[in-house]
Parts: sequence; structure tokens; C-alpha cells
Amino acid sequence: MPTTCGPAVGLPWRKQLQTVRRVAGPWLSPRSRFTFDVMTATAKTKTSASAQGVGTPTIWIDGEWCDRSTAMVSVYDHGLLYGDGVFEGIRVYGGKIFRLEEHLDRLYDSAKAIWLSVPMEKSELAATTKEAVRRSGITEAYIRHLLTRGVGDLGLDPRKCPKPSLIIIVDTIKLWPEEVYESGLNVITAGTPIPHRESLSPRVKSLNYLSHIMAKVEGIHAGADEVLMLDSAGAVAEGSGQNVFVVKNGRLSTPPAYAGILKGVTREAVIELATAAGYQVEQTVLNRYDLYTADEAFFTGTASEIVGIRQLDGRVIGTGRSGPVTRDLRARFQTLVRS
Ligand code: PXG
Repeated sequence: MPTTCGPAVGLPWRKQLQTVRRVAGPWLSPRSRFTFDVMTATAKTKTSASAQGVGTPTIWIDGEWCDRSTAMVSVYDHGLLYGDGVFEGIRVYGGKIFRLEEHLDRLYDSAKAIWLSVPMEKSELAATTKEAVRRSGITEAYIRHLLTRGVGDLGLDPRKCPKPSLIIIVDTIKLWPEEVYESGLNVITAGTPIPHRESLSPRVKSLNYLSHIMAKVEGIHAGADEVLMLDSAGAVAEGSGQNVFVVKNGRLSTPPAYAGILKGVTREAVIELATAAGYQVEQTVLNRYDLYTADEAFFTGTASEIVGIRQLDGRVIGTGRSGPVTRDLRARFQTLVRS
């Protein structure tokens, strides 16, 4: 039976930790004070979801229901120590989870690829996910699933982690202000390539996002909105958390999954929508030249949805705004996610 996070004695370590912090408060060592301050700040700055009175971020950790201030993981969890784990990000529109099955399929495949098993049947995880969304009361939500190797010792060996840890977070996400969907993004190519596909397959949505974060940091330092990442041979791969499409003469092109990209759920939906709408869609290797000279280019992703690219490396793409095909597909996508 799932329990609820809360201060209590003789309960699992997570609860004990919380109790100790509450009792000790900010008057112990500076480190304890820092931890306490962070926890308090976190509790006070509940995301816009609760601030807007449209729900409360809700977290499920290995069978326990928590909120933002009580949700904790061990410092011995290999997800934290080594990035050893996988995750998913899913959107909820009007209370309806978009393509839950596809996301869970990818989660289970990612886990299998790193020799990790999900400690729950897919159907049970789907039901728990729906329950988490229901409890949160957030109808426009973002769900984050995390599966970590679990608690082990300070060595790499995953055999020291007897039990994987499964987490579901239901909260909100907003990457860009609304006007960006009209104006499009200013993008630069990052110097950091995506990891080699035989090092860590980009098909695995792993907890190690450092190369994508390093690319993102390059974009931030350059004052860009987003980055385009290449593979180590220089072919176009994806954004820091998005797949990429170009439109030329009414025809859509996007890199194929075998090129070493994450096979995005939004990418699949866009391919389906575009095909049904009569656009030609090809999955082919792209170079930056194809983006510089495109009529339109756009990113797709769960968090980003469909967002135009107005400029890449200083070259204005098309009219320098979100183009008509991008806007058409975005409108079709909005209908789909709420249907
Ligand atoms: N490529 C990469 C590398 C991604 O991380 C996508 C493509 C798009 O996939 P979906 O299935 O979402 O259409 C992603 C998406 C964020 C964020 O904050 C995005 C992702 C992961 C974590 C955070 O934008 N992944």
C-alpha cells in the first residue's frame, strides 16, 4: 500500500531525514542551515501551478506520496552519484496525458538498454501515473518519470544497488514565453557534439544530460535562445532537448533515428500529422547548409512542443519568423493533444 511522506519516527530513511531537519531547524551547522533554507525556499516557491491555484505539484517515490518539500532521495543513489538511470518527460493537456503508452514504452526500452529493470508492470505504472496527475489537480501538467539504479555504495558497480528507485513528478513546465511561438528562436550551433551513439546511445533517455547541458550553456553565453547540436561527423542531430525539422518547397525533412538522435514522441506525432495533412516528409541526413537555406525550420519536443527557428548562426531562415508550415503543424498539434 502506498504511504504518505511525513515526519515520523522509525520510518524509512527519507522520512527520518525530514524529521531530523524539521527538529534541528536552521540553528545547527551552516550546512544544515543551508539545507533547511533550500528546503524552505523550495516549499515557499511552489511552481506556478499551485501559485495559480490550479493544483499542487505531486511526487510519488517508490510507493510514497510526497510534495515538493518532502520528496527526497539518498545521496547514495547512483542516479545522483553517476547519472545512472533513465527518465521520461510527458505533457498533460486538459487533464489528458499525451501519448502515455509511447513514453512508457521508451522508458522501459531505455531501462532495458542500460541493464535496469523497471520494478513495476507497465500497466501499473500507467495507472500510478494517472493517479499522480489526478492527485495533483494540475490539468496542464508536465510529468517526469525517473528510474534510478537506486541506493548503492560509492563504487560504480551497479550490482551493489539491489533495488532501483522509481519516481513520478507531476508539476508544470514552461520553456518559452508565448511570443516566441510567433517570432521563432534565435539558435546557434553548439561546439559540443551529441555523444557517440556507440558510447551511450542517444536512443536511451538517460539521466546523464551533460553534453546537452554543455551545449545549452554555450547558447546561453552567446545570448541565443537555443542550440543546434551536431554529431561527431558534423551532421545535424537535434536541439538540447528537441528534434529538428526543415521545410523546403513544402517538403519536410528531419534526421533519421539511426543518425543518433533521441526518437522524440513529438517528432513521431509531427511526422504523422504532416503526412496526414498531405506534406511530404523524409527522414534524411541534414547538414547545417540545409537549415541555412530552408524556407522554415522548427524544433519539436514535449517541453518545447513545436517552435520555429528564425535564425541559425546569424543566417535568417525564411522570413525570419515562425513560418506558415510551422504554424499550420502547431495548430494541428494543438488540436491533436486536446482531442
Ligand atoms: N532530443 C532530446 C535530446 C531530448 O531530450 C527530445 C529530443 C524530444 O523528445 P520528445 O519525446 O519529448 O518529443 C528531447 C526531449 C526540456 C527537456 O526541459 C526536454 C527533454 C528532456 C528533458 C528536459 O526541454 N527531452
